[in-house]
Amino acid sequence: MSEAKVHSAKPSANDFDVGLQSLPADDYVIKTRHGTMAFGRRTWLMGVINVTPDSFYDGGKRFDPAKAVADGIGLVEAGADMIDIGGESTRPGAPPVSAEEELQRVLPVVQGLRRMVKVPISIDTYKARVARAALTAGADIVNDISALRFDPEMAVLVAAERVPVVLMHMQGKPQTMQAEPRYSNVLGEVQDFLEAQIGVALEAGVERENIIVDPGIGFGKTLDHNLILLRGLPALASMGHPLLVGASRKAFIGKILDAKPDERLEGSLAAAVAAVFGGAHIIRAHDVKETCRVVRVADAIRFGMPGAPR
Ligand code: 9MG
Repeated sequence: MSEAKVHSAKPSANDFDVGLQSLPADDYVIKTRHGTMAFGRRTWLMGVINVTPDSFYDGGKRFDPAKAVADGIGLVEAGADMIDIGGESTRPGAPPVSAEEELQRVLPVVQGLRRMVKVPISIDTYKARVARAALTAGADIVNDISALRFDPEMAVLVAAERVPVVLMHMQGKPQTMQAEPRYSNVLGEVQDFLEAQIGVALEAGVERENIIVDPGIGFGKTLDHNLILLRGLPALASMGHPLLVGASRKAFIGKILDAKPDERLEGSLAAAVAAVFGGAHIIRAHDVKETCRVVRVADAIRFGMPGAPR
């Protein structure tokens, strides 16, 4: 059977009416160790702290732990509902780092921020050892760009610790993922992958309420793949799990606008609005102040003003 046939029952992005009335707004609640995340009335904002010397956007400006903690506090003051801390760059072609190195980078930042902010903290890692130490240091959520595939201990850890986990789609590995991404139906294949990894998580004992899904914009995708996924978000938002979308400053925006990473603010904001109207529950962003203001207006259009009848 051809690949196209395998996915013929799956919707494609064009099957969705993305008119405002058709948007899903499911009321999910995720309980973390440091607060409850209630979705369905507004979009949550995940601010990014990269503690790496080679991050594609901030070029390692936040490698100093004290500076990273101060930046994290600034992101919360600017409107971040949660903070994502990562110690290994996921930029296409970036080299992997050892667990030791990653721990040295992220642990002081997790510990420092935990003392200073009340919002949930996610640890961006695919290594169970790093995730375990970060959870002990005060992180609440595991953001696994491999969706539990790269480290067999990760599913066991997340289940045992009873913490929320982000399952993100990626074709290939960060080192090679942009070499020649190929799909016959990118939306259907991403959805199939996420369903399969939800199955892996459930099988390991992760609670269904603790699973967040993510199409992995820019992870093994061409410009067209990313656009189809952003257009098809309503399908992913209807999978029965909160949906996280991260498009901030990614290369596809640079391709459309012919813009370097630090020139992609407007494009990132446009993608954030598309994500809100596509049904995303969480938006991952570098430019928190600007994204927060844009999302507040998009949310008011989508959901009405807080407290107003819907
Ligand atoms: C770490 N990281 C970089 N981009 C990301 C994205 O789009 N989603 C998630 N979950 N993590 C990301």
